[in-house]
Amino acid sequence: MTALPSRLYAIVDAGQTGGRPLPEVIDAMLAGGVSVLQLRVKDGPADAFLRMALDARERTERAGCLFIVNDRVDIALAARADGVHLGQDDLPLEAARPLMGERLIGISTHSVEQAEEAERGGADYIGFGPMFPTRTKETGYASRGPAMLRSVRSRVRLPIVAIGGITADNVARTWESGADAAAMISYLTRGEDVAARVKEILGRI
Ligand code: TZP
Ligand code: MG
Repeated sequence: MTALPSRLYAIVDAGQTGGRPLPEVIDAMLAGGVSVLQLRVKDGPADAFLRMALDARERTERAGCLFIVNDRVDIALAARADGVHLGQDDLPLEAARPLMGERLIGISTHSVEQAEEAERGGADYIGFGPMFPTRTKETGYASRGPAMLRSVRSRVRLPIVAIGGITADNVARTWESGADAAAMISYLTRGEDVAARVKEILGRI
């Protein structure tokens, strides 16, 4: 795995901070030791997303943490992010690549076929999921589970980031089933102490 420096791919969701200010959650994740952080903003205008992204860029840069923006190539570029993460309905990979240049592009996939297509198209890594039941996103897909992750692992060489319902209890199963990294949203912010949750996961690597 070259594109991603850690087996934990932390996602901070602006709509799921547990009532804390977003910058506080980001700082706590960084204090816990994350080295890849994605900013996910599903609601609100582009200018607010950009402000959050610029602030997150500053914090991640200071910490030497890779910074990825979810969904939006324009905001990733405007915020000088290291990369963008695109879903199947976002800007297509072939349109995003000329804009992003050497910066990272991750593609969400839900099947072996989508994973192979992302690899052929020149993605830097793929997300794969939902691994387990999740309440964070109405994905429209049944849980993929470790067996399907293994099939994807056997068919693509790209780094795989497993996502969906991952907690301290099942994270090792994702790594053992071929994921290079595990993405987590709700597990990291559900408790009182975000930095402690990050350290807990990093301690299991
Ligand atoms: N894509 C597939 S599942 C999911 C996304 C964005 C949500 C993951 O969130 P959580 O809280 O880690 O289950
Ligand atoms: Mg998306």
